[in-house]
Amino acid sequence: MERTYLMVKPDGVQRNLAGEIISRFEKRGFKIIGLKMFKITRDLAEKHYGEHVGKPFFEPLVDFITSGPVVAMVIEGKNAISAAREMMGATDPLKAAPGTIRNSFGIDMGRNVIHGSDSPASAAREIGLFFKEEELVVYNRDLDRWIYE
Ligand code: DAT
Ligand code: MG
Repeated sequence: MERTYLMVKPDGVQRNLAGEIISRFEKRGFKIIGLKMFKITRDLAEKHYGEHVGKPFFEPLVDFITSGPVVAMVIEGKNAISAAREMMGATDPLKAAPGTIRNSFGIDMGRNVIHGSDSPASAAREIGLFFKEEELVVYNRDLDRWIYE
């Protein structure tokens, strides 16, 4: 089982899409093991998007991600990282496959509604950046036998 970090960005929260987006991951069968709302500080945003320092969109991106509350979650499941990225769709919503979250809810690249870790290394890093170990809830779900064979 794999864990990944997902975050409804400030545009998604302002547009009342948090519930709908959480729901897609629930319905798919992923287990939510961490969930919270908060405002990202500038310092944390710069750490989170560290790989993009120096790029022309970096400052607007940090401004945007700190502009309002986000809803962050950690989900667990088989292939969670790549499956979630697939459910999100391409970074540019206009290029995202039909039915994906970014295709369904976005138009502009800088308002693409959701963040998701892109590799095991970034998942571990981002979960550690935004969640304390004790905020991750370990529990069993009886319905797992209806999701996994
Ligand atoms: P992703 O969010 O799909 O992992 P990324 O890590 O390359 O994409 O970039 C982080 C965010 O930065 C992305 O969600 C939107 C913004 N962004 C990326 N490339 C951009 C660009 N060329 N112009 C404007 N914003 C961009
Ligand atoms: Mg990324």
